[in-house]
Amino acid sequence: MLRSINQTRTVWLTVSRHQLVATMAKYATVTDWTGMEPLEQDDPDVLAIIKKEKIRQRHGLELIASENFASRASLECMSTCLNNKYSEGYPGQRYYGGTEHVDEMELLCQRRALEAFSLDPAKWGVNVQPYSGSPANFAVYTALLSPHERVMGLDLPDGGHLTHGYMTDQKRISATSIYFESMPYKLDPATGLIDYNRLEENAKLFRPKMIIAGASAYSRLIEWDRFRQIADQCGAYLMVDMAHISGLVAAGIIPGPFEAADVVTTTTHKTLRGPRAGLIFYRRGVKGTNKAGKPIMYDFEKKINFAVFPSLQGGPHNHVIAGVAVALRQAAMPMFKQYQQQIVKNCQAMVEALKQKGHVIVSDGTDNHLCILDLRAKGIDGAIAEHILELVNISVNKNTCPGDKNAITPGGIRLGSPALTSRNMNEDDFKQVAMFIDEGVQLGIEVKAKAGGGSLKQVKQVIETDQETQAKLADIKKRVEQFANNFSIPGYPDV
Ligand code: DSN
Repeated sequence: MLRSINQTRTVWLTVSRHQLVATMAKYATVTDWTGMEPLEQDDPDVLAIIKKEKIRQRHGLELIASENFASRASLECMSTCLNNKYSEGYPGQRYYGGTEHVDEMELLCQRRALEAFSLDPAKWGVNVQPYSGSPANFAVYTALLSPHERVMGLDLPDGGHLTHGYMTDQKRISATSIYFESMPYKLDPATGLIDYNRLEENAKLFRPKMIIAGASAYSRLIEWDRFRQIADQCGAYLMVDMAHISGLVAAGIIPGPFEAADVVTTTTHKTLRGPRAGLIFYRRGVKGTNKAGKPIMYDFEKKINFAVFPSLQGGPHNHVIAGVAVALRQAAMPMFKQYQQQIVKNCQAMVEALKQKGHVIVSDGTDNHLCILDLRAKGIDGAIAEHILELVNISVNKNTCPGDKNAITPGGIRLGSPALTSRNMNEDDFKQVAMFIDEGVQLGIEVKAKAGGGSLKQVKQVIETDQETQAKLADIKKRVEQFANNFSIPGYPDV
């Protein structure tokens, strides 16, 4: 006879893997296993890890600029039956039967994507199947470039993304640099702004087939028209990766890239605040006229759709597409504009508070959701700061500053406001967050001095052994937790 679920669970937790197999064989048959057990009963080990992560998110301050809290409605979509459906192909042209409802969902998502960015369906199309931003970018390269054609993207240490062509002197790191020829453009180290003049000069020499605009760690507005001009001078496509700023663009509070770009990619989970996925927008319709006055049409649609499927991906993740559709509807609402405005206000309040404490910010400020805190003048690197802040429940990531050579011990940290804004924090709250960051950095400076001005490894040794440091860390952590606990996290009111 089948044991009760609780009895079975007790057995599972105490037996070895070998015994577990035997236990299951003895007490359960395939027909007994209905798949109806909630996670709590079916796999308490996995649930326990999820709970720990939930608590980490709730008790900490999330300042990683690319992270956010998806809404409960978006999260709900991802645990639905849509997960079970294969649908390789596109709506109306699938390689599987039973796709009528996922067809409807994908078309809804496409429509909402165009609406969220106020795009005319006669002039723009969208592919909503990319699994995330990196696959979306690689699909565009696959669609529009031949192997070894040339691309130019913002260098990773200057704020670009890996997929924009990153390589070092020793190694081609990103597949973009492995399969295509990549030459980066950089920031002007004096201003922390994109060096458009040098990009223009180099583009004339390198003659890329594609210029990639967009960044992962750039706090200023990007001059899309300038990029268009430079691309036109060398006959290059202009692809914009707006992953970080797409929420701000959808809300219309910063200039968007659609007037300038040929193709625009984005993730859906950063400022856009949906599930983890990617979108590719491409121009369609009439591009111009030839000498005989006949229309020339854009030819991106077929190429991009073919690159996503069948060239690179298999079946679309329909449950995620549903969650993206939910997020895109939210992005078209007036409240979303207020939310995005608050993201920028909060980031600016944090920047001002840090500056008042004597900190240096790359480019001296921010126009968007992130800033780069340059710690070089303070004498500690971003890796130590990241570690100390992590120990007091503040999540940030180490980041290079203009001119930095080393990405392992870069000069700064990147701070972003979207996630905490989703927890309803305002400018005053962000001033408090800035005070916590400052305290963490000051403690990092102290600990580094105790470690003899050493490396992160030496700093970790001091933290392990020095009781005064441990007490200071515990004190800051306690206050951070108390503060964070005032703000619930969307999607999980119960934590
Ligand atoms: N890795 C993301 C970021 O943190 O910016 C971009 O994909």
